[in-house]
Amino acid sequence: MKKLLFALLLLSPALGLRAEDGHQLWLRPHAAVPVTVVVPAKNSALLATAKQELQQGWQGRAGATVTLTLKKDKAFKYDGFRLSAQGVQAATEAGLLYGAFELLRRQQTGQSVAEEVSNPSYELRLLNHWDNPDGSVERGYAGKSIFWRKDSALVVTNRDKKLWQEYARANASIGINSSVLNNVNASPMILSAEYLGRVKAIADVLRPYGVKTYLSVKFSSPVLLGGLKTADPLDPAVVKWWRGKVKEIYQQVPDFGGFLVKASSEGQPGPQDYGRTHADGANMLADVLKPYKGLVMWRAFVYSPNDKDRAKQAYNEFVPLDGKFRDNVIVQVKNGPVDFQPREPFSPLFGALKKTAVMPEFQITQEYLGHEIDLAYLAPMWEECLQSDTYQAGPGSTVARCTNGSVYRQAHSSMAGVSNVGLDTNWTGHDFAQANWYAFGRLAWNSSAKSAQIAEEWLKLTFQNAAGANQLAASAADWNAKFLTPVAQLMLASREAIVDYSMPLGLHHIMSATHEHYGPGPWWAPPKMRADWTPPYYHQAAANGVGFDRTKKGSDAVSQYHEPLASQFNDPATCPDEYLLWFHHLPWDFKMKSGRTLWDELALHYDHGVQQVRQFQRTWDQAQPYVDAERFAVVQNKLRSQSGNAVLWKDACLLYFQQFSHMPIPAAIEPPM
Ligand code: GCW
Repeated sequence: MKKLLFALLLLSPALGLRAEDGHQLWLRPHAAVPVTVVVPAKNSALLATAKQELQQGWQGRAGATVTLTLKKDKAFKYDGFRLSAQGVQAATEAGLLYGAFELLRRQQTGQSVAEEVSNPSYELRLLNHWDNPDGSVERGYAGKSIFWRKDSALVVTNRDKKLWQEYARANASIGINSSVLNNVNASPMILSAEYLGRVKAIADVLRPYGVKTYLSVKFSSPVLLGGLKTADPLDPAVVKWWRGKVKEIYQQVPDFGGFLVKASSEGQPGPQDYGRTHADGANMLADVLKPYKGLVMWRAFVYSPNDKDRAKQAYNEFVPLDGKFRDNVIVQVKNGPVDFQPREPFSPLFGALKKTAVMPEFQITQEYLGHEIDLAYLAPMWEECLQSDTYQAGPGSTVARCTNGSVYRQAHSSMAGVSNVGLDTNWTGHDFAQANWYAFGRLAWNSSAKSAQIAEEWLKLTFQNAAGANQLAASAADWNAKFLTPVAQLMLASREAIVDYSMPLGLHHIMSATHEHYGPGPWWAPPKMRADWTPPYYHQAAANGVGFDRTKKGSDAVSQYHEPLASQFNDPATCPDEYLLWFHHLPWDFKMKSGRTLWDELALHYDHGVQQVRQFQRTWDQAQPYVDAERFAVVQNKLRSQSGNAVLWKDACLLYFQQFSHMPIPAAIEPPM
């Protein structure tokens, strides 16, 4: 039977099963008893959603009343709400919806409801989908796009609508209130009348869940779609074209959110093609969107092949523009200065832009953290970034506080996550990758939330009383001890394990380019390839040592950080081990804080990562009685693959680096195969 189930599961994409037919994410049905929900005397789609959710899920006394009250109160910020024994109060309808979901979450995770106010840290909490109009998803590992498809692309079916509704509901349950529907490497087609028709259909389904629709746009759309000769942002004909297009969009989607733009970046067209700045480009679009209250999210992910240090470029280009952006522009900055690596120090732009709204961009999809194969719980990585102190306005100027409006008065505050959602039956490719979607929403709502608490919450919602589980748990205490605690520990250790077996001690960008960034490739450097796309540019391994010298004597990237960080990072004696080879090129026999040589320390980290994954396998095996057969088997298989791949990383990297170090593999670790 188990085998049959497993075979069916493997076949499911072929059978045409899609996300909405399959897993319920963290929103699993529970038996509900009748509840009378009093809503304000107002007919609204959002409140109807809130009411429906409570009626489906709330397990109060029969006939109990939950009151949803709209009221003004100084205690509320954005869509914040107050919970009490009587129900929910908020200043906005969306706030009442979030409060309703919070009540349900409390109930399902066994937490009490005390009178308390919960306000979101960020005004906008959004997903960026890197989905293309042909249905493919850039860096997507969960199947094709839920929004677009190649064949009969623009016909909207009931099935599409059902799927979008489930997606919107999942977002609403964790406070995500905005979605960018297409890839930042944008096709100009998205702005064609045909595609805008589908955008409208999607927006109509997302709206009752409080999710606003945004689009990524290609800067040269006036040329490619409009037939103009130029896309120069200062050309009146170009401005006119955008004005017409934006009007057309708002006719279809009256509450449209705005544009996300990747411009003059990685070969994408942009204002620099016409000798203009990022501010010229962003402001032009911002002015066109302003009458509709639309926003521009302008990405700062820029670097060029001629740079000596890619990590420095965004800061160099954007800091001189501080103060030059309109107030409806937000500059969107990846968490680290290079590119979503397993570990990077925070981008020095956080806190350095003082007069510009800045928003962090995190990658939920696991481009550099094991795709859909490796189990990587990413909340600890995001928490690490959000809690990093930039010192830009004195101690305590964390990345979170510099971006959520606490340190600088920015007109808009926002946090974006590159989505990991696709058509796979479990939505995210790996069952545990659902936790990253969940955690992103929870951190965007509360930037001080703790990864551990989010993991526990998600595990309870997703696995407790899972239908089909072999219910060995005698009691909640038993379930907590045998499943919750060990599996939460596994999750919390998972990202560090990947850092260890792939890029420890500050190594970065040494993955394989030929396997779409999965697996090791420190040697990869084909002739004529752009140097800044090849791993040797980043690790600089040679007989004299390893690591990128970003000290004052090297590229001087350290000086982009505020003191005391600049000095701390500049000195290998004070630089944290986890960033050592990010900032320093050090001899192989460099003496580490542990007393070991750098070479030995490196080897131990690689080995530790491998041992950790083996431990994860054991933990999961022991969790079997508490998990339904399908999810148990799938995760077990993935861990098995991950374990082999971790060994590959360790062996490949150690044998590669050994050519330069000429030092023996330490006896304490498992020798390369
Ligand atoms: O991480 C890199 C990815 C590209 C991506 C780019 C970006 C959308 O490899 O696939 O393009 O970053 O963030 O723009």
